[in-house]
Amino acid sequence: MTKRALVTGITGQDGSYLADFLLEKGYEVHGTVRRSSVEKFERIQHIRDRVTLHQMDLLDQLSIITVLEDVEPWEVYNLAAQSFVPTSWNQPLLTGEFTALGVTRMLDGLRTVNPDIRFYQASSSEMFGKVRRTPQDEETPFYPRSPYGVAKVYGHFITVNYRESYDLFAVSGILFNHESPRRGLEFVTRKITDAVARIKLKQQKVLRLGNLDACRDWGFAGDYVDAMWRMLQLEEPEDFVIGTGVMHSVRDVCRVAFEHVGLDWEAYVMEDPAFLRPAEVEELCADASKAKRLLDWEPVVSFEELVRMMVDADLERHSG
Ligand code: NAP
Ligand code: G4F
Repeated sequence: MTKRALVTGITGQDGSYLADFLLEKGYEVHGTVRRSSVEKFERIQHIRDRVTLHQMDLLDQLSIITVLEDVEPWEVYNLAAQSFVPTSWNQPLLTGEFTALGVTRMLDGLRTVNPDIRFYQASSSEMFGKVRRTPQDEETPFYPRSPYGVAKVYGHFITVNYRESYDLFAVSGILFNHESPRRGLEFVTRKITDAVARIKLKQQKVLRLGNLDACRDWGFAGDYVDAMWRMLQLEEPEDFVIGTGVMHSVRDVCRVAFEHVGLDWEAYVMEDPAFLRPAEVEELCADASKAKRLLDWEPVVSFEELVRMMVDADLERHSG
């Protein structure tokens, strides 16, 4: 029998890779989109005729229930959120509504319509924030450093709570930063690779960045959606940390990206306080040994391969 999945946030980076992955697995794929005066479906343009889209907003309970009733999914992947950390200081309440309370709306909808639906919640390494220990695993305490991180902690624990209260198959994937050529242009990796391409093509002169010393555990989004799917295939629901276990600085991203086009990053990058955050997460690094053990999951694409893949994609885009 064909399995049916519903992906909230299908127009986002992860939603588009997950849709590709599930179609490849033979799923019937449904996705939710927000009403907008212009359609922003670039990331799913190549599969537009193979997925069914439904209008839904995380702020609107009726729209959630209606979609769940119409689609009758086996699996729900809740990827929709306000996902950009700096915006969460400018719009803390909206971030809380989308990224925190939106999860409760999804879980309540699912509980009402069909409690047998399997549910994946997109939790984040931002929850570790001011890290209590390194590397971080499923037992590491949370200390979020932004309204976004705080909202994700709520989303994480409400998922745990509904699992324990109502016996739902609801899991959280605590994913570390993952990037791709489909990453939003405001996130640091893509901001860098896009600028490198434009500088190489003489369309831009300098690149202004914030904290060059911040370290992240960066992986490839295409590898990480596989882990999401594996979590929903388990016998029992459990939460997992997903990452590479290797940490690099923003400076390293610059070096690898500029080197790939034969340029010296120090000649083009300028530090600009406008991009510093009110509270910074200095470093994040995953211990994903539980995922390797129970999901048989490991990342495939290395940091260097990822950065070069993104630079190549941006070069091609800007050359056209
Ligand atoms: P993204 O590219 O920003 O995509 C977010 C998606 O959510 C978009 O499709 C967006 O729709 C949708 N959305 C936003 N607000 C909504 C609302 N009120 N109602 C319905 N849909 C809404 O994010 P991503 O990188 O794919 O990340 C996917 C999820 O994983 C997010 O929850 C993010 O917080 C989490 N996460 C990401 C990472 C990472 O490194 N990428 C790591 C850990 C966790 P529009 O197209 O209409 O804006
Ligand atoms: O690329 P970023 O904006 O990602 P951030 O804040 O780590 O959040 C991403 O990963 C989370 C998982 O840990 C997700 F939950 C979240 O949704 C999102 O996908 O920034 C990475 C680092 C930060 O330390 C930031 O201060 O890069 C530093 N940075 C330095 N200059 C910059 C810049 N970040 C951005 N966006 N722009 C800069 O110019």
